[in-house]
Amino acid sequence: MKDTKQQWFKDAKFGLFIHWGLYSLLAGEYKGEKTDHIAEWIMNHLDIPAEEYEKLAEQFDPVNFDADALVKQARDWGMRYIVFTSKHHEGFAMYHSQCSPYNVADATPCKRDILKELQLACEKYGMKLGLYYSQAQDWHDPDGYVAKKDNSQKNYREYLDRKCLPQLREILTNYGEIALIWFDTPLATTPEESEEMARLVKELQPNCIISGRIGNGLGEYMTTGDNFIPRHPFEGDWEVPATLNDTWGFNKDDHNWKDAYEIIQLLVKINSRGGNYLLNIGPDGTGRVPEESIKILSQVGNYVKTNEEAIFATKRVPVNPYELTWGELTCKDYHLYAHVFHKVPRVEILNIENKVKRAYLLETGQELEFIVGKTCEGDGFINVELPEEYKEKTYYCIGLELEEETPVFHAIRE
Ligand code: FHN
Repeated sequence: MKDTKQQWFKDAKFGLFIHWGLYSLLAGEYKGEKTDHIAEWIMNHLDIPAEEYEKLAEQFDPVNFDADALVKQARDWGMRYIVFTSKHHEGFAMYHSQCSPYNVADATPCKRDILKELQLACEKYGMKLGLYYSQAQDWHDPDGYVAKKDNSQKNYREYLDRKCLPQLREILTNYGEIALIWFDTPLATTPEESEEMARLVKELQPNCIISGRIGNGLGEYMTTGDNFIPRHPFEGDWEVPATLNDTWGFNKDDHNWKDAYEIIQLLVKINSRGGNYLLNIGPDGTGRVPEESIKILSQVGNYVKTNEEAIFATKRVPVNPYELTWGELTCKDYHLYAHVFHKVPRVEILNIENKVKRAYLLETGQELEFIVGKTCEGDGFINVELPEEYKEKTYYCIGLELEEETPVFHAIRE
């Protein structure tokens, strides 16, 4: 069972992923050719030679990037941690690296250390800062791996010693407390190499959590596949990395946005199964966060803030074989929360054996009438009566104070 041993991660439930790099300047198109893949992979998908691609750095001047405003927004969207791409597969460091000049402070006209700006903003707003670092794929370095290519001629050992490990040392030394390191696509990384990275992380920052994608089973929590929500909850700590549209890096042509309602449902579903939701934004080449993302996340933030008692620090709900048609349940110490997403005349929870002390609406605190009873088959149920106006409403949450510490559901009858 995966255990980060970090209470903040278990309680956080909702984080902001930021994919931002040189690919953001291309916005999904290079020399008139559009990529049909995730936008941050454009260098790889359109086979752009490294010598050509690296020239993009000369155009990187993100006049619209405001770390302070972004971190404050993330807090308002209800997020409790941020994971930022310090170096994605393209190989470009979004911080001032001493071991490679291919970085945002040395290779661009802006000369800004983006990671430092984010660190300061996170410290100001009490936001946990995590860093994505592509440890194996590096399409700029001759010895970095490239997915689905023949890597047999690469000297990955040399790459580790020259770039990967020194850069890990930098980001874990020069940017304050790093709450987690988000490794990705380990490819052919051997168990010894993953161990070496993990050792370095812990030597420099013992409390820094190591994500599942360090590879070789060494992660301290389980990272699911992208946008993948397991039907059966995992034991222990886990997280779903997810997109708002169909890309991570900015793509001007991707308008396939999920709406705020869908995102709220996904968040609560993941929380109900015990996981964290790490939801992505892809700022454009100037550092501006797409309007659509801001609109969606602001609406999500309203639900999260109003109902934060039923989201943060919740625990995995024991599996109820009865499927809800109207919403999702979350729970934590002596409380069960019913998140109602569809119109219902009253809230009915079937197949449950708990005793209820009180029921209330989270958004107003109003006490609600309830009945605890048995069906003719002898199964327990709870019915909560709704105020008239709520019978027409959706996206609200009801709290139930229980006599027992956790909800108790029946197993399926044989
Ligand atoms: O290849 C990356 C991709 O660009 C993106 O960063 C996602 C985020 O989970 N991880 C990899 C694919 O799974």
